[in-house]
Amino acid sequence: MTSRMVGGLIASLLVCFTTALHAKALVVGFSQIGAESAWRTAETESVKSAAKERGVDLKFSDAQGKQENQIKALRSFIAQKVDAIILAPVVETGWEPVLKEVKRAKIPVVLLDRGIKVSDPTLYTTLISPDFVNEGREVARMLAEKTKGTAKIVELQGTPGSAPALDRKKGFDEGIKAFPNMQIIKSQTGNFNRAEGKQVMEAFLKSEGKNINAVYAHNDDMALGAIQAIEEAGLKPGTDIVIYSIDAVKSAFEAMIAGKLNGTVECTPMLGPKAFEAIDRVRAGEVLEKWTKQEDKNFPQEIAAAHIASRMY
Ligand code: GYE
Repeated sequence: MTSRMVGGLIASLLVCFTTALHAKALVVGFSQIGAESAWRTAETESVKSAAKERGVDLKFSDAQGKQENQIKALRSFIAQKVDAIILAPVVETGWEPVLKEVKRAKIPVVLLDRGIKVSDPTLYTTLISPDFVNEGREVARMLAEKTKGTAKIVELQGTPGSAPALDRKKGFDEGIKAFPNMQIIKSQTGNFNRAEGKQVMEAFLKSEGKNINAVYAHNDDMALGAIQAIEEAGLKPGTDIVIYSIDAVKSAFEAMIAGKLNGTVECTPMLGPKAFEAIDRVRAGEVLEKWTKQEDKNFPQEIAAAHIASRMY
């Protein structure tokens, strides 16, 4: 055999080998909401890196915050004959028709971080998420403790119609019920992003002024926006107006250490490995619990410095 023939043989063996590898790689479609918050960017990274580690061929689609884009992505995943779909649904309703198409194509769906409302529970395999109602209750508890049960609160809500916005509101409302002197005086969406959080807080400060002594933001990004608005209005965030939020991103820890944020509730975005584990189990024929619940953790300002170094996102 000449060296050219040996070279040719090696090359064709390599082609066979990589084709075999490719034939075996699991193909997963991931329909992500967008990049509205630091939390979501961390989740995207978690899914992408878990896919890489496992040799999964990930088809990633960013919906720029629009449900219609997510629906289109799901249809394109069907056309591409993916083995499974990970869906982080922007809102709770409106998924039945497209999920029926996915079911007909026999593609299992794992819901990531947000739930949906469907009449047929077999339209998805499991929801991997924290308990948003509990998170709202936890914030109410921390705020009640800090203010001794007396607060005029403005609320920055998450994306309208999304599970975390609806449930975080519900839990918080429930939590402050026991305190007659805690009232929400204004409530509006800031769509889970910093710029809108700031704008809405500016409007609240204009209309309510010094009447406001507490902010409840459904996520850290909006709280960070509110902090800026409060500072620009010449007030001291964390002191003149106490602020609580949810997510526990690194910049929230920095704000707590600087005395500008009073507490946050962790809800981890590091869900990639869990999503692929769920897919493996479903493909192995297991029936999963409808809710793979993730635990929350509270971080009042006082313990922020002790934890910042170990934050992963
Ligand atoms: O709190 C927020 C994000 O669905 C749990 O969405 C998630 C929420 C998270 O944009 O920052």
